[in-house]
Amino acid sequence: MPINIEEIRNLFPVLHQEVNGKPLVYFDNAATTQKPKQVLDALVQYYELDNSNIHRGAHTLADRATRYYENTRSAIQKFINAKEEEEIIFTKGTTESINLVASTFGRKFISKGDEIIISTLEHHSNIVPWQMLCEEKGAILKIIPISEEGEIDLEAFENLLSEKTKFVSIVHVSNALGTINPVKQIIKSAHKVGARVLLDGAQSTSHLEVDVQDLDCDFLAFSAHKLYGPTGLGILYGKREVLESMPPYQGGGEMIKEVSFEKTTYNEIPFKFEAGTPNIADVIAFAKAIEFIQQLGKKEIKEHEDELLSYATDGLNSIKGFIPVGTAKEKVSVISFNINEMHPFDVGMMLDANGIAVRTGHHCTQPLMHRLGLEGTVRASFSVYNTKSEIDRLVAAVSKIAKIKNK
Ligand code: 7TS
Repeated sequence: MPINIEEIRNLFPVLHQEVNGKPLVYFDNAATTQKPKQVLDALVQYYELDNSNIHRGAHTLADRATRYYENTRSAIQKFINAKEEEEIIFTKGTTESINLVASTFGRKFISKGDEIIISTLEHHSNIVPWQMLCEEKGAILKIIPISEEGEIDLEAFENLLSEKTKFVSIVHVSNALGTINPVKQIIKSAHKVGARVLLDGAQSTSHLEVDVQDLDCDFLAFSAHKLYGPTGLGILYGKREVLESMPPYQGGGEMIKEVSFEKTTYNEIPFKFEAGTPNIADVIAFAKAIEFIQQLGKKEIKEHEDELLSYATDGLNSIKGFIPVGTAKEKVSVISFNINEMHPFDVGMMLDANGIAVRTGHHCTQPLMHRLGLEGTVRASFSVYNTKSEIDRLVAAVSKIAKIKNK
């Protein structure tokens, strides 16, 4: 069934406001999505009725909070089709999920001369942790090149692979350009040389069906806040046997089985990687975000977003001075662009004056911008609650801005 946009918009209180005297148009969804009412209500309800520490209290509230918390783990397991609930670890974001793998898997399995492969499209959070690891271990970071359109060079990737390759960490969908990478093929090739693969799913999980068993990735990292959920909550999926082979991340409560000054033993997964009191309220509320997505249907969401993408692409491409950045064949609903010689920040300010929220700059992908010979771009990213009439407003505003410069 096609989605009912007005009904959906009514679930998002934040959308119903004016910015600079104009109705807000929120096109910064790749940075973070807005949260529906049921997620906000779940946060308040938790603090008003259930607040208590989990996994340790012998009382009703603690029991209830633990049950809700673990229900979210189970909802995530189904959401990404993981085999087992224990393969889902809560972190504070994609960034922490990647750092967890780099520092624990890296500590145990990466040695001098080993090679780790990432791509030119990566977000800084999938570059810097690997650089830090390589520096510490004397390992080597190899980079997959891309085309002018923003697509990964698969042949070059195949040529980078060897028995030295121990790890491939790759973005599923580029946050800066929207490119969807052929990750299934990348994973298959990496496995042939015995390398493990992490998918940065920060941008893919909100737009695409992500099935970790079908993809056969060893790890998947993503953030709740880009999926209509709260900030400060991330997920790391890992295959059971890989997670079990890794040393713990942080030491403290919850992650232990038995502590003595002579010898401490560690808890089973997932708790081995969840030291300390976790982000209970946000985990509980995130289940409502997943429910929201599942009620609408991933397929229906994607159809709506694809329609917005093609409508916006057609409208913007007709403007003289509009320069698209990233024109991959397979894309999600992200449009990166520049206008003539204008600085992206100036364009962003002018759009904001029209009530239109976009992101400008390097989008935490400085090496990518460098490869494209750009300082940055303006990025409009669309979500399920956006409409064609909002895109009309973007096209009209961009057209007006381009005319100033064309004069
Ligand atoms: N990887 C990708 C592909 C991302 O898009 C982001 C955030 C991250 C990792 C980091 O996620 P975090 O939740 O840990 O911060 N991307 C963006 C963005 O494009 N604009 O703001 C944040």
